[in-house]
Amino acid sequence: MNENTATTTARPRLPLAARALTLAALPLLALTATAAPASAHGSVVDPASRNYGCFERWGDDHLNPGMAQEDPMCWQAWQDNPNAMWNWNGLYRDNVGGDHRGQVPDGTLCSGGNTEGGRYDSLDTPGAWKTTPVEDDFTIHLYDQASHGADYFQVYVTRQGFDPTTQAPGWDDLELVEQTGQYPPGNDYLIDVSTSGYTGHHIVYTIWKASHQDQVYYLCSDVDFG
Ligand SMILES: [Cu+2]
Repeated sequence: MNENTATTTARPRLPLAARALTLAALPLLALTATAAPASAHGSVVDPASRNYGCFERWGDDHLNPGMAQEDPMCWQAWQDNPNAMWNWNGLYRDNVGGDHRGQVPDGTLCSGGNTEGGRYDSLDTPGAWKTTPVEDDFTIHLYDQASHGADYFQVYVTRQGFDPTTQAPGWDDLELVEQTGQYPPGNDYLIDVSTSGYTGHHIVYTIWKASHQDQVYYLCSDVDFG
């Protein structure tokens, strides 16, 4: 993954003092990479979240018009707002107070309730998102650039019969398959999930309650149960 790209574009989220410092250091950008984790967050990298997948597949070729045919959901996402990909690690809400359903309305689950001024709204668009093949039992890898830790993860799978190519999920379309306890701060969190009875294209919905403050990530990953 290209951490430089992601952390560079996340710069506007830094506190003002840190932003000024970073801007002043622009000519030395290559040398400031070690300052990046303060502005970094994370996402599910496997099975890839929608925007992380689009970043990974097209980040170095995002103007290629062939994407419209090869990967149309990524194409519409890049057309809508490239910052949804450059900031693949920033799909979160602050001050949720544990009220996920209240803060994230049905139909907007994949954008975290239209968070960040709608930066991620393209991720709510139903369609033929590229899927990652998974078995009944699989492991989610969440990459945490900032070592926030986790109070918990909740993992849901869309119910059998729900069609991600034509519908944006609501809460009643989700089935809870894993609820974890705490994870100490680190960069790589692995969440083992056991399911049964799913076939075909589903959305895995991962909620990451970070530990450093009331900050919650809402992450849609498209999978294909074999
Ligand atoms: Cu963060």
